Amino acid sequence: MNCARRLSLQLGRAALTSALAPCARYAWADAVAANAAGATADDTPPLAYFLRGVGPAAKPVLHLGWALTAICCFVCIVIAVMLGIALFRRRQRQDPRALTAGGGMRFVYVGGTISTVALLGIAVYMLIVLAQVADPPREPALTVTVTAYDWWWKVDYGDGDQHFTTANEMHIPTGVPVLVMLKSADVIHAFWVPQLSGKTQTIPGVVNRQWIQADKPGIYRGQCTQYCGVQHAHMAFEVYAQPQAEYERWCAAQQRSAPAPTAAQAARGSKLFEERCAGCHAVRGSKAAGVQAPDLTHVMSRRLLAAGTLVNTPENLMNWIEHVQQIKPGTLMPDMKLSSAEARDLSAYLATLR
Ligand code: HEC
Ligand SMILES: [Cu+2]
Repeated sequence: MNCARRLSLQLGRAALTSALAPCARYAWADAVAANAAGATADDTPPLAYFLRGVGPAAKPVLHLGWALTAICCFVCIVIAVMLGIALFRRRQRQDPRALTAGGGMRFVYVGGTISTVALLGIAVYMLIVLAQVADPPREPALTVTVTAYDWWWKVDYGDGDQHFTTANEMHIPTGVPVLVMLKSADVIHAFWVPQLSGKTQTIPGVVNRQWIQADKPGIYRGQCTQYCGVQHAHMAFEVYAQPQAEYERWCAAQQRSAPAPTAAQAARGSKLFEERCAGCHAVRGSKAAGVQAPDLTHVMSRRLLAAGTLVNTPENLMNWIEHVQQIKPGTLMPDMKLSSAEARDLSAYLATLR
């Protein structure tokens, strides 16, 4: 590729990236939290998915999107040109040809035929793409269960002793198909990781399936795409695609229960947690076993809080707990009134949940 072309491509990409930037709430480039060692944050904002698909469930859909856009643009241009010609080369009103029966019908036949053939072609192409993405190329290496809640995602891995739960963050090994079983705890939501696959609804009482595969390590943002209530827009999640060994290390770390806190302050915080938070939240290894809210056993290992609403820093975490209803109005966690001593204790305890 010559320099000029490469430069213009880069400029185009930069312009698009900055045009889409307001949609990205976070600095994607420096997004690599310590917990996600190895998985590099995607440098493209979420909406740039139209430029890039990663993996066999996404690419055919991406190409279909491009083809449809190109065809639509082409049709618009052809129509505009013909309209222009008709405007500027109008017949005289008295042209005798206009009066003969069937005059000008040729255009209708030709136009009708072209449109029919084009639409049929598109329909066939769509069916081919549907068939391509219906099933993974080989047996899924891993099955993960994702349950949608108003307004967050629960992710369950493994069963029996191996079982653990996370929220709004899914890790997968790269290069292998992963089967995602989709459930809903309340209303209809839809699971969508645009760079990895198409959309699939989660419907109460039904288990839907979607498979995803990431061929490159990275963090891929997902989003609920079925309007599900006031905080629907703040119902995002992230998929971390990691090399197998790293993925296994993450699993091993997540499987561990939380250790009982040793420091006095954290121990006070733990007691407070059991009194005030355990009705909704669980921390494995403690008495807290609530099921209606994110499992917090390893909350500090997550990059984002509250389904992509905040970056997980100690300040944001405490701010969230005390001012939930300002940050995510309507969400199903009440503002927790804490004295400053209680806040310090709780913060010390939460910091142990790595
Ligand atoms: C009435 C139930 C309820 C109580 C009580 C409650 N929470 Fe929550 N909490 C939730 C729900 C529901 C969410 C998910 C909110 C969302 O993302 O929309 C949540 C989210 C969170 C999150 C973000 C988790 C994540 O992974 O993104 C943290 C941290 C948290 N709560 C801490 C606490 C603490 C600490 C307490 C006690 C002081 C507490 N919560 C009390 C229901 C509750
Ligand atoms: Cu939703």
